[in-house]
Amino acid sequence: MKADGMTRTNDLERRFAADGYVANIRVADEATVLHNRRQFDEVEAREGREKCQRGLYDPHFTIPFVWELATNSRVLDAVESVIGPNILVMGSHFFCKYGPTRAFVAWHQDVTYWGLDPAVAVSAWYAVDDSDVGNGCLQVIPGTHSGGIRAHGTSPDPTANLLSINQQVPVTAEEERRVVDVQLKAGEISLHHGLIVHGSQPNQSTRRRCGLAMVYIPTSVRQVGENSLGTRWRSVLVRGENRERNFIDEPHPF
Ligand SMILES: O=C(O)CCC(=O)C(=O)O
Repeated sequence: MKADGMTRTNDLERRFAADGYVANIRVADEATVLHNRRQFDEVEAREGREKCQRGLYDPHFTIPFVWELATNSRVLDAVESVIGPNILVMGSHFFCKYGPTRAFVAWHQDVTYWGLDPAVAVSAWYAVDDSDVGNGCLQVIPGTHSGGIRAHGTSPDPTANLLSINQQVPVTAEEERRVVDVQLKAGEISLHHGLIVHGSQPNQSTRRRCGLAMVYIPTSVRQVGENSLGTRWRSVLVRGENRERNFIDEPHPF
């Protein structure tokens, strides 16, 4: 058993180091998948679709099922295998696309506008709904996490780009050919490196595509600049110890 677990962890770590992402890690059983989806349906009924599409920031502070996911031991085991044992959750964000829609997420790197030093962060993207090519799943360009921070411009389509400041990074034709669709079943996560170039296409189906991105950093990281929203990150220790105290731990919300 232990040997198997060890092999899986090492394999995940190796694939993440090589490609900058890993996919299809199951973190919720069927009952929890349904529970989480119902909870999100309630959020949607309360907040409205427009807000759910791009305006729900840091719901782990206010919505119990999101906090449960952010501290889910399977999520944290996967995160730990790529950033080590001392982990802060730094942010969370619903990305919800209602189809058919023009809304998309332009190619970008996460850490470019996060003001972190070193620029180390990993996002766990939890599929509230099945996420596939038809409804505009997350897409990544493997290996692009190895080239450092890239200069970003802006997207020519600011009303459809779901990113907070309409950022977009240019990609080459060769990179376009290497795009991978990160298709997930509800209840699975993918992990992506803060430097990997990623985005997503419009949802062309009539199905909702709701995902929850949860961002983690090791406690050794410092915030040296503002983030793209012009605020400082509020981070919560979710595993291990915070010896460096570069961030003041926010209390656990629930
Ligand atoms: O959900 C998407 O389509 C994009 C997600 C994303 O950009 C992220 O999680 O950093």
